[in-house]
Amino acid sequence: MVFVKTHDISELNSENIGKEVVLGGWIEDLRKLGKMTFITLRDVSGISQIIVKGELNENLEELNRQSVISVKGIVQETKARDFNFEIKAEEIDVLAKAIHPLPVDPIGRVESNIDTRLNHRALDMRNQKTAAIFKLRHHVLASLRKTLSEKKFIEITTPKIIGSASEGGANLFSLEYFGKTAYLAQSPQLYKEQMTIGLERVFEISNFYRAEKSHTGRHLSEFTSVDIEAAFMDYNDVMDVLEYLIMEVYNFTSKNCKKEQEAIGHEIKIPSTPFERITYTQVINELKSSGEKIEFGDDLLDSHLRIIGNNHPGFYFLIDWPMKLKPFYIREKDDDATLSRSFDLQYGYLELSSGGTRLHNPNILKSRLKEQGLDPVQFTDHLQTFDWGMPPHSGWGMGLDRLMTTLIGIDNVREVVLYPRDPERLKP
Ligand code: AMO
Repeated sequence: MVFVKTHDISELNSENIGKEVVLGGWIEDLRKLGKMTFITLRDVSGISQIIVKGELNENLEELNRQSVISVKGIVQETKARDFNFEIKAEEIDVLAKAIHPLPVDPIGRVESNIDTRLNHRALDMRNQKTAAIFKLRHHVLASLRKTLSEKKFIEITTPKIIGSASEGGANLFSLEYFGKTAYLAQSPQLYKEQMTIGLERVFEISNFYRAEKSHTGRHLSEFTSVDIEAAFMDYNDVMDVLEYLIMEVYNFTSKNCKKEQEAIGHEIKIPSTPFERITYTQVINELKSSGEKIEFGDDLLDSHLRIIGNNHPGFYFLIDWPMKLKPFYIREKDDDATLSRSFDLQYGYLELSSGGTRLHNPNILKSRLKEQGLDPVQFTDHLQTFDWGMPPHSGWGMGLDRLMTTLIGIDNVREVVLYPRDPERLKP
C-alpha cells in the first residue's frame, strides 16, 4: 500500500488533534522502549514524533535510521518537550530502506569533513544545516529575480556552448563539437550587450565556466553568475542597481528566513548604506602608506586586497580602475583616458562583482581589441551588431556563490554549491 501524504509536518496544528493524517518522510531517530517504538520522522518542513504500539512494531524490525516511511495515524497531544503534537500510528508503510552504517551522519553527531560530505551530497542534504543553506540560496535567487523584474530587467538565457572566447584570455574549456572546436562560455558578456539593442535591460542567472587552476575558497571551474546589462545607463547607475539588489537580498532573507539562520547558526546582519565608493588611486595611496611597494597601473594582488579589506570591512565599490587593467569592452573616462568607467564590488578582500560602462563605438572597440592582442576577426559576429544602432550601455556580473558566502559568514564557496567543480573535483 502506498499512502498519499495529507500534510507536510509543519502544517499540523491543534485543529488536527483527534483526526487521521498521513505523513511521509525519513526516520531521523528510532528508539524502542519495551513494546513501544518512538520514531522521529522528518520531512522537508520539520519533525514529528510517531508512537508505534503492538503488532505494528514488527514492521519496523531491521529498519535503520534514514529509511523512508509513510505513516497513517491520529494526531494527539504530547508530553514530549521537543514536539507540539505526536502521531499514534495506525499503519506504517516502509517505502525505502537505508543501509547501515551510512557514509555520513546526516544528524551531524559524527562530524564529516567537507570532502566526505561532497562525495555523498544527496545524503548531506538531510543535514539540517546543509538543507538550510540551499533553502536560503533558493530565497536569494527568488529575491534577485523579483527585484530585477520590478526594475524592468528581462531574464534571458544565452548559449553556454560558444564558438569563440567571450572575454578573451586563456581560461577557457574547449570541447569537440561535430568536428569543430567549441568552448564553454566564461560569461554572457557579448550576448548580454547585444540584447540591449532590442530589450534595453536584461539579466541572466546561469552557470559559467573558467579553466582556472585556482585552489582557493572562492574559485570554482563552474560558478553561478548573476549578470545584468542596461541600455542608457552609466556605471554609477548600475552600481546603484547592484547595491539595491544586495540590500533587498539581505533584508528579505534576514526577515523571512529565520529558521534557516537558526539551522546555519548565523544571524544575517543588514549592511549599512550607501556602500563606500573608493577610487583605485585612493587604494594605491592607502597601500603605499601601509608600506607596500605598488605603483599606479599595477594590479591588486590578494595580499593588497587583504590590507584594503581590513581597512574597509563589509561592502564597498572600488572604482575608476586604470584602462590597461580592464577588459576590451570597458569605456574610458572623459576627463582622463587612462582611467576607466569601471568598478569591482568588494566584501572585505573578496571580489563579488565587476562591471562598468561599455564601449559602444565599433571603431574604438576594434582598436581596443587589437591593443589587447585580440583578433577582431574572432569577434566579427559581435562587432557587426554595433553597426545596427547599439545604445550606450553598462552592466556587471556577480558571483552568486560568493554572495552566498557573505550572507552566511563562511569562506568556502563549496559549502553553497550543490556539486562543486574545481581542478580536483569532477565527480559526483
Ligand atoms: P569577472 O570575470 O570579474 O567579470 O567575473 C564576475 C564575477 O564572477 C565571479 N567569478 C567567480 N566565482 C567563482 N569562481 C570563479 N572561478 C569565478 N570567476 C568569476 C566573481 C566575479 O567578481 N563579464 C564580466 C562582468 C561584467 O563586466 O559584466 C566578468 O565576467 O564574483
